[in-house]
Amino acid sequence: MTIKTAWITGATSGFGAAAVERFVAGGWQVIASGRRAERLQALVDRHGAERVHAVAFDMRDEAAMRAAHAALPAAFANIDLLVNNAGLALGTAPAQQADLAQWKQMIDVNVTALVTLTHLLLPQLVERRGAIVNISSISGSYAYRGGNVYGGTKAFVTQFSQNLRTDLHGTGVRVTSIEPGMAQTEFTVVRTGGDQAASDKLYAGAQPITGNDIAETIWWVANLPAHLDICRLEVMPVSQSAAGLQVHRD
Ligand code: NDP
Ligand code: 8X3
Repeated sequence: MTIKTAWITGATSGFGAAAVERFVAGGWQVIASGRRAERLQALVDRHGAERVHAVAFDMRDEAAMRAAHAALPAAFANIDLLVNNAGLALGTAPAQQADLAQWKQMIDVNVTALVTLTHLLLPQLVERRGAIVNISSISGSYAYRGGNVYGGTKAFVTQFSQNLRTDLHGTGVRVTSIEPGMAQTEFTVVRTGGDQAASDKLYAGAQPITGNDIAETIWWVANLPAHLDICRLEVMPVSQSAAGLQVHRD
C-alpha cells in the first residue's frame, strides 16, 4: 500500500498536534510545522523520523517556508494533503480599541502565510490529485464583539476555499473549509496574552470541542472516497449557538 503524506501546519498544539497523532495512527506520514521546535522534535521522538518530518519556522517567514519545502527528504516530498491549520486570534477588544500590530499579525499568519504555502504546494497537489483542508472558523460567518479582524481573516479562508475549488475544477483536487466553533486548545491563552484563568473561565461548563474532535473530522474528510468533497463544514459544541442581532437606542 502506498503511504500518503500530509503537511500539517500548527502541529505544536491544539487541532494540529491532535491531527498529527490521528494521521500517524492511520498510517500516514506527516510533515509537521510550527515555531516551537522542541514540541515538533517530541513528535519525531515519539513516532520516528520515518513517520514525522519536523520543520520549525515562523509561517510569516516566506524564505524559511520555501527553504523547508526545498529541503524535504525524498520520502516526504510527494504531498497528498495540505492541512492549513496554523493560525491565531489576538485580542478581544472592539475595533476602536484594538492593537494594529495584532491585526497585522493575524492577517500575516491566517491569510498571507496560508495563501503562500498553498501557492507553493498547488502544483504538486494538482499533479497528485491531492487535497487541501483549510481550518477556518464560525467567526468568519457570525459577527461577535471583538471578532473584528480575526473573523475577517477566517471569512477570507472560507471564501478562498470555495474559490480554490472553482479554479481547481476538473483537476481532482479536493478542497474543504472546516469552520469550528468554541474549542478548548491554547487558542484563548494565546488570544488573551497568556491569561490561563480567562481561558479556563470561557470553557468552564460548556463542554467545548476538543483537538481530537477536529482531528477526527479532518481525518474523515481526507479519507472519504476520491469522488466526494466536503466543501464546507461548520462544527460547534452542542452548548453553542448563534444569538442574533443587537439594537442600540438613544
Ligand atoms: P492553538 O493555539 O492550540 O494552535 C495554534 C497553532 O498555530 C500552533 O501550533 C502554533 O504553533 C501555530 N502558529 C501560530 N502562529 C504561527 C506562526 N507565526 N508560525 C507558525 N505557526 C504558528 O490553537 P488551535 O489549535 O485552536 O488553532 C488552530 C486553528 O484553528 C487556527 O487557525 C484557529 O484560528 C482555528 N480555530 C480555532 C478555534 C478554537 O476555538 N480553538 C475555533 C475555530 C478555528 P507555534 O506557536 O509553535 O508556532
Ligand atoms: C475560534 C472560534 O468563535 O471563538 O475561531 O472565534 S471563535
